[in-house]
This record gives sequence, structure tokens and C-alpha cells, in this order.
Amino acid sequence: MRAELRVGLACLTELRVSSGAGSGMCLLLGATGVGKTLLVKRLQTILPSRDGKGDLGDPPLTRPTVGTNLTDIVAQKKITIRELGGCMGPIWSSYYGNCHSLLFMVDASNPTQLSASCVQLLGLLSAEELAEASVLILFNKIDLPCYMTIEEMKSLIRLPDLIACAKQNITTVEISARKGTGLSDVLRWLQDTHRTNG
Ligand SMILES: Nc1nc2c(ncn2[C@@H]2O[C@H](COP(=O)(O)OP(=O)(O)O)[C@@H](O)[C@H]2O)c(=O)[nH]1
Ligand SMILES: [Mg+2]
Repeated sequence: MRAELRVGLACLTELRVSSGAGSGMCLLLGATGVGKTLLVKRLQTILPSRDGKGDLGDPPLTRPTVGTNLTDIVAQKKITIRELGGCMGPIWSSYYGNCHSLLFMVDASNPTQLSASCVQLLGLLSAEELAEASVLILFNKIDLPCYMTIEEMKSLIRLPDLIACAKQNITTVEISARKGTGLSDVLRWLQDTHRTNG
């Protein structure tokens, strides 16, 4: 893709919510529809309460992300979360520079997407520019029923082996962006990761 087009896409949905001193860049990646935009909106909602237990209410409507969505959250220090639309997979690598942490989201209610997600994850973990990044793999939509457990999914993609062999420090978390389950863990991980890193 031509550079001008890439920059044009990046400007389409830029959203800066707040600012603060010092910042760290966090990439939020995953297939279309896994719940990335809702996660960012939820993190912004629970932040004011600091303990991650703010009143979430009904989930806000999300639209498919065109290009990239930049959101600053201030959790002790400013962390800029850059969501990249799933359809931008081929140019994700243009955004690896300066990335201190990586949130990789999987839809835990949709095991048919797993193999594609696994290929994407392997590509990310083997990228030289991301070798120093801390990685959080989010299994989202645990509020929905599924014929496969998360443990079965992890074993299907051989996640324990992946974690053992990867250069990165990898953590996993099970969440529901809709219900709010696990969001305080995500917030804590971001704070801990960016306290020392970025
Ligand atoms: N049931 C359920 N639905 C979710 C959850 N997270 C996101 N969704 C829904 O999944 C759809 C896609 O979400 P969106 O955030 O736009 O996905 P994105 O393409 O990854 O940014 C929306 O209808 C969300 O309300 C969740 O944890 N549980
Ligand atoms: Mg989105």
C-alpha cells in the first residue's frame, strides 16, 4: 500500500481523549468483530473509578473500525492505545515501531476463527520490532456460550509452547468487554507494564 494512502487511513478515525505527561504506546490487534473498540470504550468508562469497578451500563454501539483508532487513557501515566482494524492485517507491521505493549484479542465464543488468529499471533511474536514488547492475550466474550472451553482453545493452538518459546513476556486473561469481567485485570496489566516500560 502506498505511504500516502496509509497515512490517510491512519487519520480517518483518530480520537484523542485526554493527555498527560510521558506516554507509552500500546497496540490493540485482533480480527474484526472480536471486541477491540468496545474494550477501549469500557476502559475509558471504568478509569474514573480507578478501582476498575465503575458502573458500565449497557454496552455502547461500536462501528467497524476503518483504519486506526487512537485513544489515550491516563492510568498513572498516559498510555496511547492504537486499535488497528482487523482488515488492516497486511499493514499491521507499519505500526510496530515504538510499541511498548501489545494487546492481542481473540473471540472466545468463535473457535472457527482460532487458526487465523493463531497465524496472526505467530507473525507478531516473531517480529523483530516487537521482541521487547510485553504481550497480553485477551480471550473476550466469555459471557457467551461456546462448545469449547478456553483451556481447550489454548491447547488447540499450543499456547503453552508458544509462551515458553516466545521472546516476549506473555500473559493471558479471560474477559467480557460487554459485562465488564476481567477489565480491572487489563487495566492493572497496562499500568504495571507501562510503569517501567514507556
Ligand atoms: N456478548 C459480547 N459481545 C461483545 C463483547 N465484546 C464486544 N462485543 C460485541 O461484538 C461486536 C463487535 O465489537 P467491536 O468492539 O466493534 O469489535 P472490533 O471490530 O474488534 O473493534 C459488537 O456488537 C460488540 O458489542 C463481549 O465481551 N461479549
Ligand atoms: Mg473496532
